[in-house]
Amino acid sequence: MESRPDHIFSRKLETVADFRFDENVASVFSDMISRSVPGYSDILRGISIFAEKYAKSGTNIYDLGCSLGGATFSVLDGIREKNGISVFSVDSSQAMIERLKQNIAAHPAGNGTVIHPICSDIRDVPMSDASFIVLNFTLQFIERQARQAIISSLYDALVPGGVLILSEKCREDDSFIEKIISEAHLDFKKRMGYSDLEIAQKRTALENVMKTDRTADHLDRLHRAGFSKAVMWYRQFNFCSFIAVKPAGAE
Ligand code: GEK
Repeated sequence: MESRPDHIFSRKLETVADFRFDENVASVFSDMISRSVPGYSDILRGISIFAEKYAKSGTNIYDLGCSLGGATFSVLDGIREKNGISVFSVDSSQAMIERLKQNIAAHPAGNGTVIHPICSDIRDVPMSDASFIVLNFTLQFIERQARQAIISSLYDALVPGGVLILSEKCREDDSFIEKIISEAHLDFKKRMGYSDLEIAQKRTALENVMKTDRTADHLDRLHRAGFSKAVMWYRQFNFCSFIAVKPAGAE
């Protein structure tokens, strides 16, 4: 997907406002996420591979917090051989959904796959008959107290054998280890061309908006929801992705 280069935090700002997924961010988002999230393209490729294996013809797929559809299009790539799938791509940012609609029009899906772009909070979308659900770097933007209920509702929406992919930026308990990992992420961003000022201002903007959990918190939450089989399948620095499977015998 084409995108303008991200210069949002490049000028010194008087005050740094809380980060919002507005038109400004949507217009540079592809560039922003690929230069900020180490392993983003690897995770998208993994999502495509898992979708090919676990998404089932005639079921629903949900991409929750889809932004411009990075994961949606990876899923579509993985399900090319399947039929009659409905893909629901949900985001609470109107600016993201408008651009997603343009992306969908430019890359229509085949095989009777229908893509439904929905502008909504993911908590307000009724979900059912899902064989594959993606929550790619979205949960971290939702209040911590709401997270267990969300993961549990995704478990309920899945058919037995259905799969949830959960990707998140994670933090470490041990401050020494946290420093090693977060400094590596900082160096990654510098190598991707962000200045110290851009990095510092974006960090301030995200401070009240993005609250990260530990990897153990995510696994606990998944297990509590009923995902007895869950594992971290990808990690680069503090960016992690989990696959969780609803047991085949579950209701
Ligand atoms: C990708 N998954 O490219 N309901 C719906 N959407 C929400 C909510 C909510 N409650 N809270 C935040 N969002 C994408 C990347 S970005 C991650 C996801 C990042 C949306 C928000 O509007 C934004 O588009 C997205 O979640 C998070 O694979 O920017 O680090």
